[in-house]
Amino acid sequence: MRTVALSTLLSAALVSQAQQAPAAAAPVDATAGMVWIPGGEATLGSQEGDRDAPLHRVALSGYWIDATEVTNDQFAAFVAATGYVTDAERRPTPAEVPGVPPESLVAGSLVFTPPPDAVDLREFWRWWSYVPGADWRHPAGPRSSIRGRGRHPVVHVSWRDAAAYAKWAGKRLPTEAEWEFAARGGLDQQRYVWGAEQRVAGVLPANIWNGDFPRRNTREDGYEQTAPVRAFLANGFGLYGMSGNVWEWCQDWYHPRGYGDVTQLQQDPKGPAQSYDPQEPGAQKRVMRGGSYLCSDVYCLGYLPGTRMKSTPDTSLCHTGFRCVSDAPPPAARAVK
Ligand SMILES: [Ca+2]
Ligand SMILES: [Ca+2]
Repeated sequence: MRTVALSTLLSAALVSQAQQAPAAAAPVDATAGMVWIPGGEATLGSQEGDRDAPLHRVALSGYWIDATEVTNDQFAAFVAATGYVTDAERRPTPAEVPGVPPESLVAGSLVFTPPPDAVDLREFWRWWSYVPGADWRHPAGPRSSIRGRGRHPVVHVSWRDAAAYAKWAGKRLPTEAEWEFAARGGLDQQRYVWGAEQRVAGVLPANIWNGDFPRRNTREDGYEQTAPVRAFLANGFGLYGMSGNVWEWCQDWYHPRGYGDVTQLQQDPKGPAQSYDPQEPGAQKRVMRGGSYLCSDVYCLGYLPGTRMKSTPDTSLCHTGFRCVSDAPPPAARAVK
């Protein structure tokens, strides 16, 4: 998927005002709904996709990770406790987006709409549009809602929104290495999070795009948009949605050479100190992982565990959410207290 121009498309929506979640009590059990990943060594990356994730070795300490993407119900609890307002819900100020006419400064977010006519797959602006009033409660615009979608992943959350939620929950966003290590479920360099073959018993066990992107979705997997977070098979670590459904923000800055010396084992890497995207050098971007319900083999291989995406920290989209990790003590340490 091409984010270069997606960010350009969003220039009027970029909001730089710092935002802090008010203090609020964290959940009682910080590791409820999480899985302990014992850590270890692994080869991460891929030779597919945008080829910006070369194979590299990492060694990770253990960590907890959410078993699923953060749901609308979970995000609603955060908002109810804190009064937090997401980037998509805030009207940009003239100072934040110089040169944009005041009447164009409206809150909103990026929404996918199948184009009516045949398109060139490079013409992403034909299916992405900035929709006033689109936000996490209104995924397709003001007249839409999340009624009945409490267990679907929250979307239209920026990196800053995701980080604010994680802080409130006593957690943090995963590093890119933690995210991919977890996604692979203990398998070594397999193409899919479930193994080497695309289908398991005849079924592709993830919510992606079926059919001809971006105009015709056959809904073979049952979902044209988001699916409930546990709708598809868990991977080897018991984690859901590590392939498709919604993209997930990671802690790391994006840089095509951000893994350092790929011939050397990296212990608990935390990504580069600065972002750089050669496709859009002026923009600072964070990494996103896992692909979404808009991924398909003809357009986006983001649903493969070794591939990556990036976007600016204030961007929100209809197919992007997150999950958290925790540095809480491992299960054994907790048991002997
Ligand atoms: Ca689908
Ligand atoms: Ca996902």
